[in-house]
Amino acid sequence: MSNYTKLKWYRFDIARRIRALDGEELIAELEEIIEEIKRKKLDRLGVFKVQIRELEQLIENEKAQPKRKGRQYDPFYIPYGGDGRVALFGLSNVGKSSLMNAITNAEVATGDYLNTTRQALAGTCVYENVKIQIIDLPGFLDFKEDWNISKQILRVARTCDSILLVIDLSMDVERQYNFLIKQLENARLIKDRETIYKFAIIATKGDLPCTEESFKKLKAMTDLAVCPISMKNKDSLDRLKKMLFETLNVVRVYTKKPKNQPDMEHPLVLPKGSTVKDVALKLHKDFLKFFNYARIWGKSCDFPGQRVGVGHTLEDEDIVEISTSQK
Ligand SMILES: Nc1nc2c(ncn2[C@@H]2O[C@H](COP(=O)(O)OP(=O)(O)OP(=O)(O)O)[C@@H](O)[C@H]2O)c(=O)[nH]1
Ligand SMILES: [Mg+2]
Repeated sequence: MSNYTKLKWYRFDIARRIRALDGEELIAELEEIIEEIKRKKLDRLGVFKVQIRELEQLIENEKAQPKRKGRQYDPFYIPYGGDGRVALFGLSNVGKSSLMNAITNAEVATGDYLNTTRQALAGTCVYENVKIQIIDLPGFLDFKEDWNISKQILRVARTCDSILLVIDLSMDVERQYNFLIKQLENARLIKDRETIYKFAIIATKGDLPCTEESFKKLKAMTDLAVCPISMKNKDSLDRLKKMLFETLNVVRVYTKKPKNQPDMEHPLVLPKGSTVKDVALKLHKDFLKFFNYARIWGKSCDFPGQRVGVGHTLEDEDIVEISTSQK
């Protein structure tokens, strides 16, 4: 393998390691990568010397950042992390934070009173190697309009790939649903009820009495997917994770180097309908320039190892090997 190809794969790995980081975490990871290059004595090669300089520059840039950020703390600002981002959008006390604690690595406060959560909080839910960033938000209060907080909630929701309407089955489901849809319409996040697609409903507290009836009522009211859950039922939480993954509308693509095993733990997560070209672009810009063909294993091909061109559309869990004219 030429030094240049070695660097290409190394850069792919670096990008994967740092894409969800910022601030102190990013600086620490970049320093670790530089150390690693030196430990492996790769810095003897000219191309890696240039790479180290680039990483040092990234550290300098990041060190210059916090002062700017630090001046104005924004309790609703959360850097994008993971392969997709979803917001928990619901009235106060419906169980958003309990849900967050149950399916992510986060530990946030919950309580049987209104307004427990007062800022945006993030956690990561892992579903089959896909990291879904979940944003827990303060709840709306439907009897008292809290304009400032509503505005902030909607601002965060707009940055998400999908919005989950969290509806408490032990309360009036019709009132909750209409209220949430109205908020989304007012904020122009929904323009036409018929064409909504990035939304789904989580129906909570399914263990409480009479909630089955509410669930049927809610299902009859909407075309959106509704996932009933209860903190007391682990299976329902597993089904929810699957639904979160499905609302993201993405495919997982595993890459492999020629003559190597595929990396089955770190898929590239791309929008549904992505092609070999999108994979090449994500790996390295030169992959497209020197592209020969790709070989595919998985649902999108007729037989394992089929050769395809850049326009080939990939399916979930395909394995892709790109062959370039640069060795
Ligand atoms: N029985 C039952 N109670 C639940 C369930 N999920 C949450 N709760 C209770 O509902 C109450 C409110 O839960 P939270 O998770 O704090 O609700 P929230 O939506 O985050 O509330 P805000 O932060 O005020 O918007 C708590 O007392 C929880 O214990 C559930 O599945 N079943
Ligand atoms: Mg909460």
